[in-house]
Amino acid sequence: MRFLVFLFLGLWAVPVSAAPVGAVYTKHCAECHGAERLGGIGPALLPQNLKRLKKKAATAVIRDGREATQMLGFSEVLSEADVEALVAYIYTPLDNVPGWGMDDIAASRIVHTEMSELADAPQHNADPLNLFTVVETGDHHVTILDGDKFEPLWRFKSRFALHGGAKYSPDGRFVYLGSRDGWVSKYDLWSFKPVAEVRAGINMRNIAVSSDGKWIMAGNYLPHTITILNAHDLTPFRVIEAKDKQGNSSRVSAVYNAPPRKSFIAAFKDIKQIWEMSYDPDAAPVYEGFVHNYREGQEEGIITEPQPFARKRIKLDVYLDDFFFDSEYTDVMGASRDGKSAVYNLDARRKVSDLDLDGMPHLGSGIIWDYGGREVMATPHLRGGTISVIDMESWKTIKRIKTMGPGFFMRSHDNTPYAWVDVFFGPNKDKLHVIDKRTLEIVKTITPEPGKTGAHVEFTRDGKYALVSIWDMDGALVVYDAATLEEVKRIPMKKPSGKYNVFNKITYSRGTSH
Ligand code: DHE
Repeated sequence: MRFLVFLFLGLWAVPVSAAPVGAVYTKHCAECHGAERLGGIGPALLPQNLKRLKKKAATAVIRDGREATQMLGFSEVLSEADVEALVAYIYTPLDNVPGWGMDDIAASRIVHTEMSELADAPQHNADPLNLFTVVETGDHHVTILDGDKFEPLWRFKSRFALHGGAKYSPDGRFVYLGSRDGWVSKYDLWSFKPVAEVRAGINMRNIAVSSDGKWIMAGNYLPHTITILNAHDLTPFRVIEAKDKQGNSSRVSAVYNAPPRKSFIAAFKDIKQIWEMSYDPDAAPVYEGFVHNYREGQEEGIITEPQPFARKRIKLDVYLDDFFFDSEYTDVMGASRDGKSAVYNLDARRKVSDLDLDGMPHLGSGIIWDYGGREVMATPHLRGGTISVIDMESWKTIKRIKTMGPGFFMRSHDNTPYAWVDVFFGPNKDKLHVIDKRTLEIVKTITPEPGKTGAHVEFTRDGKYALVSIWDMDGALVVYDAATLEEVKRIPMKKPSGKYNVFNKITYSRGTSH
């Protein structure tokens, strides 16, 4: 048992511990970061994943918590000596970091239902394109909700700690879910049956589905890889190491599908690059370099990257922790956690503008709408209380809308004049603001349940209703009329987080996440 006493120095109570660091880690950290430091709800804590975090900063994170994550501060329960010991511990290499290659991935695959056994028409009467996939993080379940009647149709146990948006096949029939511990799961929304699962990594970021419906890409924190799966049966197709040409490896920030380009785009936490990987069968070859014959002093031939998924690399001057695309998927707006942000053009393969964004913009949850005859992008900030609205031609910030605290998720729909944003952190976490997209002013502030976090909005396919999560074990989905902004219905759920409308996602609606 851990030995913890409080030394009283005047009015100050200082926790002092004599427990071995392994025991301290097991007691306070293992639940989120994994018993072996390989990650869980929290990221893997290994030296190769902490390259960008100085030891002093790691000490502050353990003591005070990490902004915009679920990491709370431990200064009340851990002594200075414990904190220092933990820092040393997490920067100590593991004797053996498990790999996760093609064979491991293939061996992990579970087939629940053969594709050939699935019904060939929907087995329910709901509109298959107006279903919602709702992730209930409280008890690791998923509810499939009828988006017309707002009634749950199917509830099933998911993998532990799903994270990131649900992704659909292009026809909306199948939903793919990713968990932080690397599982990719496929479900049939016609027959409400699980299809297959596979573990694509040990500690995963997110997944993307190609526009031809043939491929799934998964970006990992551990190992430093990108995994490509056949979407049909989740068999692994290729594992690509996330490395620059100098051999520096990296965690993957995220991977996204870019429909007009028929390619996947990836950004990285530890190398300053974006990669574009095409799945277009007619894609031009990507020349990676020359084979140099040193004895003869000559170039012998050209190396090309293997297609599909040949990597086109774009060099950056910042790390991209978070990024967002314009409607055409030509420009990438990217930001690093330390506040540097810029726009990169995927065709010119260079920076085209800086961005004037401070306070940790959460670009991944940005949305686009028309304002004053051109497109604007709006993003909440994870620090401070602001929504930035950016002109997508000049890349200037045209408005900073003051909010009641840092927001996490933002949503709208082309059929509504309003954009919704939550106040995720701080004393006003129970509030959501409704912004008029025509005036860029907050027109209403809604409190779905006083004292409980209200967050993450998604619209029905026609944009007439907005669904909000009450992020609590004793929580609910609250349905609002998107025009009157009045509550219509409340559906009890266990800490619902994200919800994803099939139609809005497969049409890449400008008001939703992609
Ligand atoms: Fe997320 C999406 C990264 C913390 C809930 N989050 C994403 C995506 C990325 C990301 C890159 C887009 C992936 C996609 O949809 O394909 N999230 C990060 C972080 O870097 C961060 C700040 C730290 C971390 O722990 O990784 C982080 N995220 C959280 C949380 O603490 C949240 C609130 C609770 C949780 O479940 O972990 C959380 N993130 C979500 C949700 C989405 C998401 C619900 C999907 C949003 C959507 O509408 O698509």
